[in-house]
Amino acid sequence: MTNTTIQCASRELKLDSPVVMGILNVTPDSFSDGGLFNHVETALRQAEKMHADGALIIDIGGESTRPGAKSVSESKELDRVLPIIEKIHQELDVITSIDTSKAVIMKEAANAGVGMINDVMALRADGALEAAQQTGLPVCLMHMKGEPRTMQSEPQYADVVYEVKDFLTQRIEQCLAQGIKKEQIIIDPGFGFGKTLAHNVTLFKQLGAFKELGFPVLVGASRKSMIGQITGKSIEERLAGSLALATLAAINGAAIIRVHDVAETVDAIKIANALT
Ligand code: PT1
Repeated sequence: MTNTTIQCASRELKLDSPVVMGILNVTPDSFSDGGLFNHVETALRQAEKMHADGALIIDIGGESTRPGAKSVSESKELDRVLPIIEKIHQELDVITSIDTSKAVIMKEAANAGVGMINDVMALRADGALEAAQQTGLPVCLMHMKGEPRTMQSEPQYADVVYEVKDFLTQRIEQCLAQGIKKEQIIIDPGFGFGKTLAHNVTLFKQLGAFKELGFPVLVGASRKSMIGQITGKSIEERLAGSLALATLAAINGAAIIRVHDVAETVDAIKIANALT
């Protein structure tokens, strides 16, 4: 493994063995009833459970990036995520990350106590690179071809591993030039973001090539369509497929595994760690 510790604001993240990042969605479809208090309390309880189940990071996102998803306004995204970040920071001793591409959200989330920035745009949005640097927080740089609304319409690559690696290398260089420290960078090939099943499979089999870049690698494939395409199962039936994938990711050197089903994944990774 990487043997690294990443400083996430006031908390340390040890990456000696693979850790689990739990997904906390705060998009409107995840809460349709009740007021703000309800949202915050519900989110806190979910975060509490994921933390108790062994997640070391809680990833909070106010804008869906699933294929076909539309973007949301800055103010809506802020209203959704900020109270939740603040509440979790006050109530739980756990690292939070903010899943956003917007500079303003990064800054406000940092003020509210977030420990990490997770950006599916790899800091390409206006002002994002500067904002991330100003927060002093670690960043996860993810590869995406296109944008969520249209990314799954016939994505093409001459050499998917080379192109994704080259993209990440360039984004790393931009970060370093901006003053973000090497020790604060995490990379992610971006499973399902402008990729066919064949592209996802090739990238997964070549996880080692990403580790070679010398940064911790995050894998996010929980319940994604690549699992549905292989198993023929609907989203609600993808737990076993997700666990198999997480186990393989852990064995192949992923440092952080982003999942919905924390308790089950933590067990799977413990077994992988003990027996490999
Ligand atoms: C991810 C990720 C993310 N995925 C990081 N952040 C999503 N760092 C949100 C499908 O094919 O992999 N890494 N933030 C969720 N996005 C998707 C994409 C969800 C594709 C589903 C699919 O089903």
